[in-house]
Amino acid sequence: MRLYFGERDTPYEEARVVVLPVPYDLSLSFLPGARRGPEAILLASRELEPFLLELEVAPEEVGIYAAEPVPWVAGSAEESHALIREAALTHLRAGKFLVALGGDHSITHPLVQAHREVLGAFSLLHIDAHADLYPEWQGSVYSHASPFYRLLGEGFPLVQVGIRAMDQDSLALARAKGVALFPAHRLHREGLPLREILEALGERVYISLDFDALDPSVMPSVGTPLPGGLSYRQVVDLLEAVFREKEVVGMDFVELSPNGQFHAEMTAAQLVYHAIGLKGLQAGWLEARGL
Ligand SMILES: [Mn+2]
Repeated sequence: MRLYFGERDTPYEEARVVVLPVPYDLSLSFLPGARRGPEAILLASRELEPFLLELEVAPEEVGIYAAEPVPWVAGSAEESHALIREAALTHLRAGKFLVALGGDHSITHPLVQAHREVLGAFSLLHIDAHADLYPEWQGSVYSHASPFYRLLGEGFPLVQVGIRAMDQDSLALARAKGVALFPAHRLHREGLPLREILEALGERVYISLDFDALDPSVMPSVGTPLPGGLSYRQVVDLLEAVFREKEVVGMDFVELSPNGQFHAEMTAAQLVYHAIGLKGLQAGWLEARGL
């Protein structure tokens, strides 16, 4: 059964935003469960207040269509990723702005490939506790620890924010490849260096957010929680700055792993909804109603 995002279901033809559930988590290395993330976000989204006070808009007015979940092929990461790419291509070719819900972080690779195929070049804003720059993990290049290694190799400019776990080889790789790295400890000492982050990004940006970028006190429902993370406010401020100054071409929100803590699912849904509102304002689909 297809779920809605929020209370209102917009017919596909009229929707500007397609929320794409990608319940794939076969690459996880620790706690499984991110396959249940998209459904949990969609169910929680029903409880959201449609009007977003901070933006003074109702983001749902952009027209949001939540698509059928992308199926996966048991035992084949490669085939599963091909299905994700094909689903993304279908919606992008129909002119939709895509908001993918994971699933584990490996899904970002086929999603980004699809965006580049349809929309051309852009840079990547990766918000996460983990750098995900391993060449492979547990023998697989399709691992959730590797998508940004692969994307770096494909020439995407990369900006990473909130990082607090990476090994020495990944750090050396990041420095050699010119990754703009904004680790969490620096943000806590100095505050968010928004200007520097914006300057590191190109004019067009794809945003990939792992919910474990948030501190586990805010977001306990992830497969690989790490202390020392970002506050909800810091993430919203970062998104707000990026949407204000850049063209955001697509986004994914990954690694929510529901574990019975409904506030985490609400937090995830609220963040996705806020980001859709920011896109609506950026694209001129919504007009702020004034103070
Ligand atoms: Mn992570």
